[in-house]
Amino acid sequence: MIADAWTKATPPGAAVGAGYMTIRNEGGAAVRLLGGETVAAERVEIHTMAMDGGVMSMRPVEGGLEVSGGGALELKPGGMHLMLIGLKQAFGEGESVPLTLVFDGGVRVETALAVRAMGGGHDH
Ligand SMILES: [Cu+2]
Repeated sequence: MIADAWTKATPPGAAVGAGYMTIRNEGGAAVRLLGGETVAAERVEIHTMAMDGGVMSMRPVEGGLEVSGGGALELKPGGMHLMLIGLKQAFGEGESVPLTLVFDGGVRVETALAVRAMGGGHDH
């Protein structure tokens, strides 16, 4: 179950955007988020933020992210997030970006990112 999925409006010509949401696992067994797909970008990566020589930087997560049974995973600015790479068009405020989340076992969950106004938080 996906709650509060959103992204930020992007300026024209932006190459990347970020996706944020809360993923709740209502089953008893752990699931693993492996990535995503969207018609709006060439590919979707899972990123985490880490301190690197005193500078906060992003790096791709290898092997996906586990969501424990009954647990939740929060993707948010300044923390783990989805990175939409190779945007095919700018995201305008008020639009909705379709996104498919891919979990292990071939489970696919359709959602959509609500586009919020630019400014603050996670910049690229
Ligand atoms: Cu990122």
